Amino acid sequence: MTSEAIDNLSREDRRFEPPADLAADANVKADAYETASADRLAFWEEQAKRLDWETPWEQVLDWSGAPFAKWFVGGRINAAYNCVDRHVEAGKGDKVAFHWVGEPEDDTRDITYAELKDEVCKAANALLELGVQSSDRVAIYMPMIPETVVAMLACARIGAPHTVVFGGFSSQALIDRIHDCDARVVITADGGYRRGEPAGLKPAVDTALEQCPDVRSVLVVRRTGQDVDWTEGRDVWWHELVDGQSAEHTPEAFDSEHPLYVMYTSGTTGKPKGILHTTGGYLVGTSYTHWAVFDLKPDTDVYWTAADIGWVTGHSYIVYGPLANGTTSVMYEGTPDTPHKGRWWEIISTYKVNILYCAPTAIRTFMKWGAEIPEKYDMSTLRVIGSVGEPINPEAYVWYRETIGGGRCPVVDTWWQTETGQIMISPLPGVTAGKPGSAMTPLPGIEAKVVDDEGNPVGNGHGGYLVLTEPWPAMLRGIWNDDERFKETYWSRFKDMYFAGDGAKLDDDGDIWLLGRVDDVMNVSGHRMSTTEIESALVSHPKVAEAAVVGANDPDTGQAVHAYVILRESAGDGGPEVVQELRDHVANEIGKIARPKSIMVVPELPKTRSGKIMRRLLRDVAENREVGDVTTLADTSIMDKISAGMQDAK
Ligand code: 6R9
Repeated sequence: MTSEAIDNLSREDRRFEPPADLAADANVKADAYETASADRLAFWEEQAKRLDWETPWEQVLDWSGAPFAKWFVGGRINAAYNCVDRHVEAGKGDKVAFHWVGEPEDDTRDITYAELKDEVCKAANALLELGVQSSDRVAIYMPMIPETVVAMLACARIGAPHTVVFGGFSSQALIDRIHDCDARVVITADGGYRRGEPAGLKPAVDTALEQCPDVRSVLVVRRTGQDVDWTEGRDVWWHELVDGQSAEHTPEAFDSEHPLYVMYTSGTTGKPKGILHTTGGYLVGTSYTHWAVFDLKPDTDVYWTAADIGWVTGHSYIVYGPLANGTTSVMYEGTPDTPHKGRWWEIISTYKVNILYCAPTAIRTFMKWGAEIPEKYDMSTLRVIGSVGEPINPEAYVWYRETIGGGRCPVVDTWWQTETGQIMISPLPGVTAGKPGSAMTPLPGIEAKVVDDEGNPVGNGHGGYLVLTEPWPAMLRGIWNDDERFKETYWSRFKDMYFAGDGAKLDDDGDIWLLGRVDDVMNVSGHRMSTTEIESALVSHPKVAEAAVVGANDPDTGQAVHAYVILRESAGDGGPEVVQELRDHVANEIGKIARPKSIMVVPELPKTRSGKIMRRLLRDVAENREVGDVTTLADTSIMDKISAGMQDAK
């Protein structure tokens, strides 16, 4: 991205200082940055002491086989022991690990650490009985229920890497993932609740397994009680196999670099990549960042990541980070509008949640519904609120801070990826004066830069590509079975630097602003522009709740800007005058060059499970093409609605 395009990005001058009491008592103070940069490896070595190692490491980092890292070399550790047993041994067995909230009202369960330990041990014994051995892969295709966490930890306990497939994905997605990592066992449920209705999962597994003859066992949790087809000899009920197992299981320590899980993430082209995470470094990176970024006080805080476990955010900040820290978390099964649009805020007031972590797409949806809904609930217990998954538009940030955070909670805008495993760039709530729209600076122990096309660092006020210049503990160790693709995707664009695939700019203070995926950058009459910038301008208009912008081929300008917007509920239907008003608004905010050629008012936008807008599909619509692969959409009917609206408009 060239500087001319971003000179006018976000003339944002609002600043929010940390609250004085939070700053005084913060887990991490400003000196952490200096300590970490003085000796990065010593810093991470210190953080590794948060965990219980069966055998200590001999070397903090072995980077001699770069870009394949080894962290805490020679150390041996069991992830499940660290997430569960050691808290029970420390006398915290009665502490709640999860306040689980099912989607149907009054369907709740509190699970203590002692209960979680028993469940994990039983499930581990059950997997052993099914013949699962360390290093065998297990696919998990589940709703958001406690058994999902139990299943993941049971796998970790016996050293069998899990691959969690988002419950909203189709049987095709399941087939691809089972084939790629050669899973032999699948853990699933009859179904889960979605918008008040039981939604089946087992049927998709049955369909998928017609093409996966190597899968020998399917362990099925009964969640909804709906009818399921049954394959004798292959399918086993969880309650029949797991419940009767012994609650004793001695955890075995594995090498620090033993694979913990594979998480598939879709690239813009080609088949999904199986991102490999290993054990020791991953636990160090996730537990430290969970404690530092959210200022977690494990003895008193109630923490809630409102995200799906099938997304890396669920792995790192519902399961491994929080449990390694002995946290009490909330886990919620359903959608935010079931049975009413105040469900999240009701949960926060019921459980006295102190820390909330969610995605900008959720925040913009709540903005669309209106502030009067959350304002009905007592959310005075909240003290830190976080955002992840996309750039948070400044307007959404300020709304989140004011309406949800009561004007007192720091917003931590956390940039990271499936590949990074842990949060990389974020404010620290007790240190950083936050700027709406900026993820600010790399965390202590992390080195990130913004570079130009040649890989040279840009100066303040300039834009380019985000790169990570030093290895970090939770980094991916590769792509499952595809070392070449790993090197090619992340390490070939710039020498000795990890290429994240995101555009970014440094503001005049040197703080980082993320500008969206580089594949989404538009080129209009020779000017390179970021989708984020124009989307944020649209969202700053009081009538707009959400916006997606794409560049589509144009005979006159090379590419032209096309926008899709969701209006706030208070804004009416959006006739031609509104469209004109929004086009002018963008021209005023950024410049004439950014004025969208077309703006279409839509009911919904195509999004992935983590709420990321799939601009590629909108580009297909704008360029009048057949819409491409929609298998990773959270709701596959959306594209039909948008394409139909496009036809009507013509
Ligand atoms: C954790 C997660 C990674 C991509 C990443 C970037 C975008 C995530 C962001 C953000 C701006 C933030 N992203 N957090 N962009 N600000 N705070 O989302 O992982 O699903 O692998 O996506 O998400 O584009 O490259 P993943």
